[in-house]
Amino acid sequence: MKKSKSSKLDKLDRFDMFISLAKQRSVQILIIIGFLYLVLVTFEIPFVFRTGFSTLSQEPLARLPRLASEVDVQEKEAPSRPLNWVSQNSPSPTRFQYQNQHQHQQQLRTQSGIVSNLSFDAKSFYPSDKDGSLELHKSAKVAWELGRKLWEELQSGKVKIDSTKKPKNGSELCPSSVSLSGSEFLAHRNVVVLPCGLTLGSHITLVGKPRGAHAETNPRIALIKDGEDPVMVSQFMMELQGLRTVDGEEPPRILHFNPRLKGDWSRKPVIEQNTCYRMQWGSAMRCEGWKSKADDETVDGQVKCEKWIRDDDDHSEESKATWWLKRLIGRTKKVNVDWPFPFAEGKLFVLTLSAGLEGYHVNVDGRHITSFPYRTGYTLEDATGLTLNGDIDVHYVFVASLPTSNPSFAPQRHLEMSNRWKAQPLPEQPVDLFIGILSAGNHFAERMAVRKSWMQHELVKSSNVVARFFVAMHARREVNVELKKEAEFFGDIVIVPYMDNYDLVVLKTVAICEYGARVVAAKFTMKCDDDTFVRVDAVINEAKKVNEDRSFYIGNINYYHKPLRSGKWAVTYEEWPEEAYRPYANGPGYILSSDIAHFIVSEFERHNLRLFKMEDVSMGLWVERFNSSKPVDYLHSLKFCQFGCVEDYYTAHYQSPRQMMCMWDKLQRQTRPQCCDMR
Ligand SMILES: *[C@@H]1O[C@H](CO)[C@@H](O)[C@H](O)[C@H]1NC(C)=O
Ligand SMILES: *[C@@H]1O[C@H](CO)[C@@H](O)[C@H](O)[C@H]1NC(C)=O
Ligand SMILES: CC(=O)N[C@H]1CO[C@H](CO)[C@@H](O)[C@@H]1O
Repeated sequence: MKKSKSSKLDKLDRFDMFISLAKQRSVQILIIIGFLYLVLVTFEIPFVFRTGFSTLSQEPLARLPRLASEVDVQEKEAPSRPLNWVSQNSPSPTRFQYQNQHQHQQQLRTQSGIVSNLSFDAKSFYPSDKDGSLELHKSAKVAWELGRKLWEELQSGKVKIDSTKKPKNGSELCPSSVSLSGSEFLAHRNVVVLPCGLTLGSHITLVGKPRGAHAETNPRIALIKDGEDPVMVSQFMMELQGLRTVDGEEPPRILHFNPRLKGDWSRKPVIEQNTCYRMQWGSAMRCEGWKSKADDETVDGQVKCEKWIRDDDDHSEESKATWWLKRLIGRTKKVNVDWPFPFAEGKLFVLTLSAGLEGYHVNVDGRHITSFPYRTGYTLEDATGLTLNGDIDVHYVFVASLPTSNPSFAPQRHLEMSNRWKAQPLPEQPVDLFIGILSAGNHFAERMAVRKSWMQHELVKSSNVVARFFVAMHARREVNVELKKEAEFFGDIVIVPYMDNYDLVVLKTVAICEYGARVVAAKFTMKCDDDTFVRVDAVINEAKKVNEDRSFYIGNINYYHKPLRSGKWAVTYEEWPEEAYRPYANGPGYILSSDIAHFIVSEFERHNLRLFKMEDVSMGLWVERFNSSKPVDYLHSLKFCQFGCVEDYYTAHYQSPRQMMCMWDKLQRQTRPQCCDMR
């Protein structure tokens, strides 16, 4: 059917320019026919949905949006991190009202400094099997042993040797460009190694040809029922990977660029872009042929998605013909040319990917196609490998404007070692609010942005409010070395000494409760992430609205969420046997009264705390248990914003370091709290 159509179109193409208006009408009729055809095709769509949401899409990318609240948290807590520290300039945190059995511990802790005193004893890791946390406890045991070893190494100073493997005297270590022919590329097993990573202005040129569609048999991509035609798929993946970032596990995908020529569940060609860390995909950016909306943020002034003709049957020739006609007839002065989807089976293309100030830009055959904003935690210098996989024949790859010396990784670039940003010593008296910020070892820029923005609030400066970052050990030793220095300098990092891992974020949450309840004896304990912007005064006001003797749990509360049982983000019945989660506040910002924080720590120490990999869901569970003995006020507010920012927010999430600074600026200058939507 398609064939005959396109041959008609071929004829159209050869129209001579002095065609009569009547003939032009026939072009319009053809367009209408094409439209009807489309409508017919559309009717088949319900059938696609029936076979399952992920029928055609590559499985990891078919994320359901509603999952995001739990997943987001994981996605953001990048993974690896630190050990224990205590801030050096903290005076001994004696708390008169808790001087009973904790007094001794506290003295010990003060001596040890930077490390969380959350006690992981051997027994913690052998829970009863019944609540589904067995696997999590097993991996916590391993992570704990590994982390402890790393921390001890770090304290012995041995690790430093490792970090001096940097380039000697600036000699040129890396080539400024790399080029590979198609066969060389194959011989390198589809990987171009970029030993020094990328830098601002680096660009990659790829000449390739998408292969014809094949019948997809991988059940993860296409579920085929008996008697149905196999699904035809043609897609390829271009990825920037962090080959050397983490030892012994899948490298992070710093950029995943995935054109699906035959479309996926939408049945339209689509380009998906995403990032993936420790097998956790971020939220996909899909370009489906519509130009990004005018109010959507741009990337270096470019739109994220360009428009293309969305019909599957090739209209491009036709549109070029009408375009010429219109010009000749002089009816339209300003004509928009519509281009087809940039990739076609068997058609050679030249793609250029360049690293801009705010994101990656992709041009194909000279036209801008997509721009993907950088995501926090994924750095250009970590992009040490380019891979190409899928239905593509690579003819040539050329990478240029590369950095020639190993950037190692340069936290100095992000950290401003100025006394101005150091944390205040811990006050002697109990504080109103303790804010525990989940962070990851390599999030130097994120932490610095928090220090320079909302941590400058006068309430924090005057020590009514104490804020600390909670970080675990990172897989890269250099990161840990730098982290230790950072913690010693700023005095605002608490190291939870296990090997960081998405599934164990919940341990940091327990450590936050421990610190809030015991170290600073805070009336309220708040948990947030290092990309959360907190309006400290607003948050404290919310907490103070509750009657003093009530227990409370304040945040953006989910009441009826159910675990997803299939797909990439599946929660197994072993992990979570119940049908639904208990009511829980989204992870990027919630507050607890002190009695709940105390309860959590002591239950943890009694090995009575059920642990689940999503820290916010776990918290909901613990608070509910507390509620069975003493009633808890659950206070829900959307101003603890889960997705970005709203006017008059209490907390805003997903804020890049630049946005943090911008929000702080606005807060200083304006009466109404406003958002900063740029990236
Ligand atoms: C710097 O490079 C020169 C030669 O390139 C080498 O002889 C010298 O040892 C290097 N210096 C250091 C400190 O590595
Ligand atoms: C808390 O406990 C009260 C009764 O003690 C109960 O009515 C309420 O539903 C509980 N809240 C939650 C969220 O479980
Ligand atoms: C460093 C420190 O204070 N460690 C203490 C933490 O708490 C346990 C008891 O839970 C003590 O045994 C440790 O000495």
